Order: sequence, then C-alpha cells, then structure tokens
Amino acid sequence: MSVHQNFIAGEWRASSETCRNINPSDTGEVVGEYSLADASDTERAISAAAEAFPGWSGSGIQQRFDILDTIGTEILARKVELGRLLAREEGKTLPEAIGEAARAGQIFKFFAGEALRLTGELVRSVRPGINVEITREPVGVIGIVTPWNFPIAIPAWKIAPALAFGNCVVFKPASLVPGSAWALADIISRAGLPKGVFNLAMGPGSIVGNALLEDPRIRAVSFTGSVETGHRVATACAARGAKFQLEMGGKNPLVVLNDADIDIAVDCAVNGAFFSTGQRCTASSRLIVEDSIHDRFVDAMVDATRSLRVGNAIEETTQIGPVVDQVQYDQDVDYIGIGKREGATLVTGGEPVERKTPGYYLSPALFVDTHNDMRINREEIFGPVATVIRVADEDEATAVANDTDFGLSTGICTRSMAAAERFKQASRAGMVMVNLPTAGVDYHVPFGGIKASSYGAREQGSYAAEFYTSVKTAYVSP
Ligand code: UN1
Repeated sequence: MSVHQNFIAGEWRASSETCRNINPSDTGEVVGEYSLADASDTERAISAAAEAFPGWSGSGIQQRFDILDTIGTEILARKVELGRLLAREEGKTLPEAIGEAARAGQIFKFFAGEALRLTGELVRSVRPGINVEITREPVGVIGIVTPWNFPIAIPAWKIAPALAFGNCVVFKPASLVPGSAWALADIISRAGLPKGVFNLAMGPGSIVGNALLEDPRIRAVSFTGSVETGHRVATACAARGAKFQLEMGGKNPLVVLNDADIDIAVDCAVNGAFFSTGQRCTASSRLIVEDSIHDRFVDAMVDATRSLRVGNAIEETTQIGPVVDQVQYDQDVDYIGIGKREGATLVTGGEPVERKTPGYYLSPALFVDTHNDMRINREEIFGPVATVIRVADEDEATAVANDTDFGLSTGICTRSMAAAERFKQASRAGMVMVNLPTAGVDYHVPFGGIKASSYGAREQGSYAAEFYTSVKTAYVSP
C-alpha cells in the first residue's frame, strides 16, 4: 500500500512513522496508510508558512479567487469519489458523505467570492480635514485543528477563509480521518498556491497540535473538537497572545409543543438525533416534549427509530452508519449504562448490531422518563443516543432547553408563530431552528454558539472575516 505523505513547503514528505485508518463499517479494511509528522516536519511546515506569508499576504484578490474557485470546482466534480472515501473512513452514510463533500466544494466557491467582496470603511475624523480608513489585513500563519466527524467540510470552512484573506496555513486533521484531509490537501496542492502557503501536517496532537499551540509564528488557531482540548488551546494561545477560535460541544434541545405537526416533529428528532450516527455537535440530543403530545410523540418516535436501518456506510439501504471507532463506541455504551442506572427507561436501541462485515454498529437508543439533571442530559455523548424530557408547558420547555452548560443550537416544533418567536428570543444559543432539526447548517451564514459550546469569532459566511483578518485604522491628513 502506498503511503500518503504530508505536504510541507510545497513538497510531499515521507516520515519515519505512519498510521492506518480503519473502516468502521468493516474493521478488517485498511482505508489507507499515512505519514505521521514528527517535530521536525512540523517545524518545517511552520517555517515554510512563515516564509510564504509576506508574499501571499500581498497577493492579488483575482489570484486568490482563481485558486479557491479551482479547488471548489475539483471537489464538486469529485464529490462522489470523495464522499465514498469519507464514508469508508468515518462511517457516514454515502448520501451524507457525498453531501458533505459537496458542501466543502461550495465553501471554497463561496470564499473565492469573499476574497473579492472584502471591503473596508472610510469615515471622517473628528478633526477637520482628516480621513480615517478602516481596512482588514491578513493575520499571519494560522494553525487549523479539525475533528473527525466532518473530515472535509470543517477543514474547508477553516482553510478556505484563511487563504481567501491572505493567510498561510498549517493544517492538522484528526488522526482518525487522514484520508479526506489528504485528498483535500492533494487538490489544494495542485491549484496554484505558492510554496509554503498551505501545509498538511498529519500527526499526533501531542506533537503537531502542541507545536501549533506553542510556536510564536502561529498567530491564530482555529479549533473544532472536544471541550477539554479546546480549553488547552485557549490557555496556550492566551498565554502567548495568539488569536483563537473554538467550536466544542453541544447538548442541543429540540422542543416539541402540543400543537406541533407530529410528523414534522418526529422527522426533525430522528434526523437531528440519529443521522450521522448522532456524531454532530449540533445533534438534537435532548427532546423536550410538552405533556399532552408526549405519549403520541414517544410512540411515533419509537416506531421511526426502530425502522432505521443501521449498517455498512456504503450500502445503499443504510440510514445510520457505524460509530466511528471502539473508543467512541465504548463511550456511547457507557452512557447507556449510566442512563439506566440513573433511572431513565431505555425504550428502544442501544444494542450492538451484527452485520456481514465487522463494524461498530449500535442501534439508535431512545430514553424516556428522564429529567434534565441526569448525566445523560448534561454531558455530550456524541453518539446515537437521545433522551425525552416531559415538561408541563411552553415556559418549562424553554427553561429546560436553556438549562445546560452548552449553547450551540436549539430547535422548536410548533404551528404557532408566536410560540416560535418567543422561543427564538429566549433561546440561549448561537443558532435556533424552527420546525427543522438542530443539525444541518448552510455554508454561507455564520455558525457557532455561546457558553461552553464556542469561543471567539463566528465561523462561516461573511462573519469568517472577523477571525481571519485583523483590523487596521489609518488616519490620513491629505
Ligand atoms: C452541521 O450540523 O451541519 O462538529 C454542522 C460539528 C459541527 C458541525 C455541524 N461543528 O458537529
């Protein structure tokens, strides 16, 4: 098997150590073999990016547009093949994986346009005859650290704005999913960027990740991943005055009011809780249901959940792919045990599933009789596990929805515009969905949360400029 190398200073570089990614739908299958960057590879990547920065930060916006547009075009043209690779290494179903690859292509196209659209402001000084110009400039070398659950879309929504606004990049993907990262780097490597502007450093967090946090030449770190690692990023970056942006966990509520359309509510809950095997920080993990619709909702939800086909990610009939690896599988199963011991009733799922190929298959689990202070309602499980919390009325639903450390996404199912409006205003979260799942976001609008979910500037859409540029105020007396 040929080894996929790191891309450093415009060249593919082998390392002494390699790793293999395993197909979670068929653990006997090795998807590929990948070089692991060591400290000296990482140092070389950071140096190359720092050396490339003066040139790239002064590059023209037409050049940036052309390069990002070329990358987007190739991703879109190859979305099925890239989706297949993603499904094999991460376990998302093929439609989800192809959709994610397409999203990555659209993101590059969008930020190609953003390179052209970046504007400044010209205002008068309070001193007569003087003008004040406010412009946005590149930040420098950006360290990009991404999670395994969106192996191509999340790298795209960090790398594309970084490059669009004239920054250089050292990209460290999650160790579980080097395949999509390498494929993306391969596409980027052929799009015409000057040497060193973009570098891929696959390798362990303890080596590559730490170097990105500690090296004074890395001026900003964009991170998506766990709360725990996010806090380490924050501490290290704050200590040396580097900019940082964090997207971490969620414990997202989906409220179902008495007047909800039951079919819409169940669709939203099933999609939000179980699609992508529940492995989304936007997953609808707490289903908060008003008293008089509760039993009907639970019955319909149990039927819908039982009918979901769990299986090999690349098989056409599969609706729920496997859990990503053994560690995550064990965590999911642990939480199912915790829920039972806390007194919640498991009405369906939470069982290992046997398929033709050995994989981390788990049937989607639904708990009822839960209350909001149980651990299964407070801690992010990150698997196909959802809970139902029964509430007396709309006010209690909103209070329970907000009673969490997290604040990424919330949702409500109701036919009342007034109730939806009240919920939208009262929600303590970065995103609110009305009659829609809490997960599944557009690529051209801001993404992010509050409280323990996120820190720093929003990602995506035109708001991405906030993180990937710094503001300069110039006073000019003509
Ligand atoms: C989505 O719900 O479409 O890690 C995106 C995550 C998020 C992305 C969710 N950062 O789940």
